[in-house]
Amino acid sequence: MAQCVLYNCGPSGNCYKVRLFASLADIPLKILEVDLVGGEHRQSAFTALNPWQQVPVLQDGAVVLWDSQAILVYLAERYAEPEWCPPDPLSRAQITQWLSVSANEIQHGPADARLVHKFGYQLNYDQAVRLSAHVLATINTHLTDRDWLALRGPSIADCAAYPYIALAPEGGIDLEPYGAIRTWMARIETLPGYIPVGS
Ligand SMILES: N[C@@H](CCC(=O)N[C@@H](CS)C(=O)NCC(=O)O)C(=O)O
Repeated sequence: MAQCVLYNCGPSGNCYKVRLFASLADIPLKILEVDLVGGEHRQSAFTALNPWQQVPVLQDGAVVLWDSQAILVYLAERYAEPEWCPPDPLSRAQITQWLSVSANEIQHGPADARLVHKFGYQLNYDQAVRLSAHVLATINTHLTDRDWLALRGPSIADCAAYPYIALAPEGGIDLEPYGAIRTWMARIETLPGYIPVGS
């Protein structure tokens, strides 16, 4: 297998989604750091790969993909065991629901709160905190009678949602009230190949 290249930024939860899944599914990645603080993602060499000027980007030979959710789908289909993203219509739709929640509700809730609290972004913090409370309560209820977000076992849905939920405390959001979420997080953290966000 030719090694896929991940254009990465260490503190980015979206990049961590990809590193986490690749590690759990035993897919080797060559990591190239992109200097977001220095503006490397706005330079032409990078915007030729991703005109949205964002990491992560995955390069696999001639294939270039942006968006962490899309990258998870590609890596799962191309290189992982089918359990991570089964091809039957219902499993696929159930996973897609959570990829969508990860890119929308979780991104605009806990991820945006962290951007303000930890990195000083000019976003509406109160709104992100309010949305986070709704998002976390809804996910907590969902997880009270199941072990994994989408399927009976771990899938790319869990890899997409986990990073910015686990990082919520860096946005000033306490996970203490969400017992089912904390149990689910612990379940992910004991999977073979699990890596923490800083790695
Ligand atoms: N929908 C995209 C969002 C990617 C994204 O927001 N990337 C951030 C880092 S986490 C970024 O590159 N930001 C560039 C900037 O802040 O200028 C994904 O899921 O990959």
